[in-house]
Amino acid sequence: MREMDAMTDQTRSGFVTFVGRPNVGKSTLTNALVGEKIAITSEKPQTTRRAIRGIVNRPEGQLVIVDTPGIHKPRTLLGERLNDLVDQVLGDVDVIGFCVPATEKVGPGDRRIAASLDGYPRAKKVAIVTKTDAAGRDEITERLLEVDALREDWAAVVPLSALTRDQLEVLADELLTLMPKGPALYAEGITTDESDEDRIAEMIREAALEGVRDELPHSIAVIIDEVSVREDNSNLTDVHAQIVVERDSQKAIIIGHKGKRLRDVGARARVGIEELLGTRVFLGLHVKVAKEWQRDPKQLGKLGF
Ligand SMILES: Nc1nc2c(ncn2[C@@H]2O[C@H](COP(=O)(O)OP(=O)(O)OP(=O)(O)O)[C@@H](O)[C@H]2O)c(=O)[nH]1
Ligand SMILES: [Mg+2]
Repeated sequence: MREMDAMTDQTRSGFVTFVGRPNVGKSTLTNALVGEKIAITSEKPQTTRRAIRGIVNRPEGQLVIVDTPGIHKPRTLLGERLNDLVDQVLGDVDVIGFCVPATEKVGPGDRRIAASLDGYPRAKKVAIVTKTDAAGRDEITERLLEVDALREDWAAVVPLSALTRDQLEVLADELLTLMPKGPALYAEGITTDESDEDRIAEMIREAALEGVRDELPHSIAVIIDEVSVREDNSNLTDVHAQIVVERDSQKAIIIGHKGKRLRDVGARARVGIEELLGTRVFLGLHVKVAKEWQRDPKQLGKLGF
């Protein structure tokens, strides 16, 4: 047997997706396993709006993680489309990692999602109890028992903390052993297939989410107009983007008194963008109102949903 075939024979590779209610820690877990921030996170529910792939390499093989939006009762067309997106991803993966936070009792939403996994018979199922650093030992035990009882076919039940990395490698090992045998699907060194533009848009949205409340987080979207390296050898990249909201009152909040809030958003986002691009960045942000875009099929299409 040639050397490559022998390698392929020994390694495993495949797709795993993390699912669960919004805010349970799926994106934080994805980033911790990949070892790089590829998905934005926030304390507000329904942060993730795309299926974001993150790649994890280990000597035993490769995991392609698909981080998905939290599954919730949709109140807008956007919400419906995000749930549909999760459904599509679930139909394609080798392993489903169902996430429940140690800090909250298992509720009807968790039960509904766990039961719906019947619809994906091809995938192996793993239960993950997240945020163990924020829970007491009794709470963690209680959660493990509750989660264990949700299905009979868990291949494993793993408690972990993405924050402290406690038990992270246990999960990675477990997921790898559940993958089919095969060669790596992505070349080494690649951590995601998200484009720089997509990642920049998300970094700006993450910065804009900080400190806003109520309905506003859901109303924010970001469009990138331009990313271009200046040709004068100044090692500067110009980035122009629009922050889209749904109402004039929201626009005023995002901009803030004398533009202070918008400047802060820009300053926060720029740090991550400069790290990603490896250049200094001039970031021009404009705020635009697209009335009720979450409910408007045409606007949703323009925003890529
Ligand atoms: N203490 C603690 N907090 C965590 C941990 N993982 C995530 N969090 C926090 O939980 C919140 C939600 O995290 P996300 O990773 O954005 O959750 P998500 O499941 O991707 O949320 P959606 O994209 O909205 O579905 C953030 O404030 C995180 O900092 C953890 O291991 N420990
Ligand atoms: Mg997320």
